[in-house]
Formats: sequence, structure tokens, C-alpha cells
Amino acid sequence: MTIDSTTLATLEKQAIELPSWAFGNSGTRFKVFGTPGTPRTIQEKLSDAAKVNELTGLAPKVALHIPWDKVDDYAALRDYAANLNVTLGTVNSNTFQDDAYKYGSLTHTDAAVRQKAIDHHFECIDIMGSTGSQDLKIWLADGTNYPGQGDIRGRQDRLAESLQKIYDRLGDDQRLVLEYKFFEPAFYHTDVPDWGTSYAQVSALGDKALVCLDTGHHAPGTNIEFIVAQLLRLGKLGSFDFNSRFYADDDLIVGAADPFQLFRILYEVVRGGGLDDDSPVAFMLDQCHNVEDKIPGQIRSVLNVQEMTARALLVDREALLAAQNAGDVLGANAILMDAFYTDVRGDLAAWRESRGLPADPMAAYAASGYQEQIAAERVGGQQAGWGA
Ligand code: LRH
Ligand code: MN
Ligand code: MN
Repeated sequence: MTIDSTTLATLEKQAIELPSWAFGNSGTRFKVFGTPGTPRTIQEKLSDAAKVNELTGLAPKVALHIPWDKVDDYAALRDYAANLNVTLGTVNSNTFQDDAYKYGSLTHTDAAVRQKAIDHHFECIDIMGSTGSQDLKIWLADGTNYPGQGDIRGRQDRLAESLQKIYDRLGDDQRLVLEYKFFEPAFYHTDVPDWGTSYAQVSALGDKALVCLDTGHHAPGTNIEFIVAQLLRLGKLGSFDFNSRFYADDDLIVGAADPFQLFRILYEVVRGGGLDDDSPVAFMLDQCHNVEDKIPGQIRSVLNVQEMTARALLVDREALLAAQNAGDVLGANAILMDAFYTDVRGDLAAWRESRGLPADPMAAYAASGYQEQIAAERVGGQQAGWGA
């Protein structure tokens, strides 16, 4: 199987947003290892993200996390990014690091704490106005550790009320995406544990509210591509946080732990129109590079998404439908697997070169001298955010 020009035209439009925090030092609760050259400022993170985009042509946007990426002048940051040929993307709120949020943020029983969390989101929306960002991404650490600790139902009602206030602040071109996660840091229940809860909450808000699907936020064995298909069908899949995991919310390089799962997800994206020009789906990475170098980690990630998208586009959908309708179980499965097993790396390398990009972005980065330069220039790099 080879990649045809229609597939290449689709791939050419692919844009994957990079998380600013992927460039900072991160780790586990046991240890955060430093990496030479780690950015000290958001400007340096943008410069690293721009390098990924320069070598791959795949990553023109950078997502911010507030307050981790707080600056005095967001319009100036927008210009700074533009000079590097990238734009500022999703603004991620953060209500998981203040003492006030120990028992919840948007769901808290105390109206003053809820208002503090709502005000933080208002600030994020103001920032979006200056940065030109489309999406406000909300992930909440809210939840409880023990049965009986909180009134699950009451928390859901307060969440709906708080989200409505945030939603009402959005501009016409702005959206709210609500990310779900079934555990951590709360271990008994979380207030937005699954796509159904996120869907119920955003549906009550209106058209500008959609679901964010982080691929690392499901119980092991969950059929994530089914959720993708369902949300696309309902018109409520707003964005992805891509990463991969072996056990929990590992935030490993996308496509590293289970390439076949990434293929199945991207096939449902293709099938559901998620790559169409009018698609509402934003593609973002949410990863941490604890032991590997961060810039090549991000390059590897966007290439993995591109390769798996190419393979998903290779599925002969007409033949697949015919086999499905004929009850040809093994034939249908073989059609899907043929595409999955196709090695597209050579074709993509040649195509990259034809567009003035390096055939091998990983090798080009290693040869560029950028890593040595930042390692020499930057002393005292920042943590990604947690514990900073
Ligand atoms: C929560 C999460 C969410 C946060 C990010 C740092 O686990 O996936 O997207 O904003 O990690
Ligand atoms: Mn996430
Ligand atoms: Mn996560």
C-alpha cells in the first residue's frame, strides 16, 4: 500500500498542539531528574516548541498552563510566539495546587472557594482574549478519597452551576473543553470521571462546550476508540490530550505503549470526520518526558501521530464496509490490519523532503547543535509545574 495524493493533502493540514509543560522537568513523586538545557521561562519553552515545528512542520501551536506560564503581558507573548512561527493555543486552567482547593474547587461546598476557582477561569478567559486562543481546557482534581466524605450528587449540582458561570463569560469564538479522568489525585470518586459525565455537563452548557479526551485517563482495557466514535457521532468531541500509558496516567510518548490502540483511535477519527476541514476536534499532546530529552521526545510524539494517521487513512473504507455488510468477519478484520501493518515511514520521509523538511527530523535535531547550545546557555531549568 502506498500513500496517495488525497492522503498527503489531509496529512499536510495536520496540526498537533504541544503542551508547554512537556519542555519542563517532570518526574514522579519519587524524583524529578533535571535535564540539561531545560527552559527557564515560557519564552524558552516556546523556542523549543518552535524547533519541533521547524523540523516536522506538524506543531504550529503551543498550549499554556496557568499559572505555570503566567506572564505580565500576554499580547507581547503572542508576538514573541509569532516571531518563532508558532501561535499560542489552548489555555489550561489549574485549580489543583492551592491550599484552598483541598476539598474541591468548582464543586466546593463553600461559595467563596467556588468563586475563587471561577475567578481563576475568568482570568484564563481574559488571557485567551490576549493570546488569541480558542479553547479553555478545564481538568479538575475535585473528588473524594472515602465513601461518605462528600455528597456526590450535591457536588455535581455545584459543578454545573460553576461551569455555567464560566461558560457565560466565553466570547463568540471561544470554547470550553471539559477533561475527564477516573482517578487521581482523588481515589474514591472524581467529579468528572468519565466521558458520560463530561458529556452531560457540557451538553447542559451549550454548543461552545465540548469534551476533552485524554487517552491516559481511562481504566485499563477501556475501548477508547468507541468513546471517540460516540463523541464524534454526538458532535461533542472537542479535543484530545494524546499520551500513552502502561498502568496509570503515565503521560508517556503517544503511540509508545500501544501503537495499535493509537491506530484504532485515529481510524475512528478519520471515520467520524475528525480530520475534515470543518471538524471541531483539536489535537493536543499531554505528555511528560521524565528521563528522555524533551525536544526529541516531542518530535518522536508528533511523528508517531502523523505515521498512525497515515495508516488510518490507508484503510480501504469501501472494501471494509462491503466486508462488514457481507458478514465477512475475517475479511473485514484483515482490511483493517493491512492498513495497520503498512510501514509508511519511507513514504513520509520522502514526502517531508519534497516539502523542504528533513527526511529524518530526529537525526536532523541531533545534528542541529541546538541541544548542546541550550545545555550551555540555560542554567537552572524549570520544573514542568508540579511542585515548582
Ligand atoms: C491531568 C492532566 C490535565 C492537566 C495536565 C497537566 O492529569 O491530564 O490535562 O492539565 O494533566
Ligand atoms: Mn490531560
Ligand atoms: Mn493526565
